[in-house]
Amino acid sequence: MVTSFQSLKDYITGYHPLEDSNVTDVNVLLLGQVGAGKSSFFNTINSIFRGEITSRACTGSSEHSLTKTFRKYRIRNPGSGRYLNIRLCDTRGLEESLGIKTQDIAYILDGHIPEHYQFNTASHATPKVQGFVRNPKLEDKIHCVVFVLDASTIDVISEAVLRQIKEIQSVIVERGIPQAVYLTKLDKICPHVDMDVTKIFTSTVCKQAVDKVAEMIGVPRSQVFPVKNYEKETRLHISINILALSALRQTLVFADDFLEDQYEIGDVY
Ligand SMILES: Nc1nc2c(ncn2[C@@H]2O[C@H](COP(=O)(O)OP(=O)(O)O)[C@@H](O)[C@H]2O)c(=O)[nH]1
Ligand SMILES: [Mg+2]
Repeated sequence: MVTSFQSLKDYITGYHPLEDSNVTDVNVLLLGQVGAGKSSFFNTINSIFRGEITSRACTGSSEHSLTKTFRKYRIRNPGSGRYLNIRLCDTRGLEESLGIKTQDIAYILDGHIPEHYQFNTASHATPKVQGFVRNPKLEDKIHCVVFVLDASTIDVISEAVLRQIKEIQSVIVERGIPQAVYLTKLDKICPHVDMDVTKIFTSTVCKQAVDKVAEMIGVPRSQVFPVKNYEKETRLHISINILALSALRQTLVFADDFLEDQYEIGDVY
């Protein structure tokens, strides 16, 4: 297990977006409901590279989204003193009301939205908003979208949120952007996983949750990644690290596929 952790960590540390794409950092957009675990996923990855539990992005429970602005988080690798070539993009959550608008997401995907932009719940962004990137380059765009879903609430996900996810998916598919799902809080639905995270792969309850989400969201099961974020832990656990890094590694592979397609289309120049 140590080797597998180290090799995953090495892969991610050494990762560079597809050569020739002129993109230095890959942009991964995390989308999901408030409380799904988006900020916690960033904190989990950040903790792994820091070598201790950290909480740079605000997490917690709040009725409306804690994250109100568009953020592109970077992860520092203290081992090399450099940043990873990955930006985890966080934004206002998907909510029944007062959530992010699909038009705003389309603008984010296309690279028009500047970092720290504050979403307006009453109206979507327009080219007139301050900092709007008029001619985004490939490096400004989103290269992979990850839906972060809370396994303990998938049975009660509202029709309105599900409808918006479908709406967003059609915008994603139009652009040929790959998508993945991170399924969080499996420890809350399976006591075996709560005791030992490695049980995630053998737990029937978890398997059912993965199947259900894949069907609900309409993605192959191979694109659904079980994740356990750091929340109550006080120290790092190798099995938690492996889950998070495996999900991230596969996301990078998807993003590279997208960059390769763009390159072939000749969008780069
Ligand atoms: N048990 C458990 N709790 C989690 C997990 N991921 C996130 N949480 C908790 O869920 C709450 C909301 O997480 P947060 O990252 O703020 O959600 P966000 O709104 O999507 O950014 C926090 O209290 C986290 O500690 C997980 O995998 N397991
Ligand atoms: Mg958040």
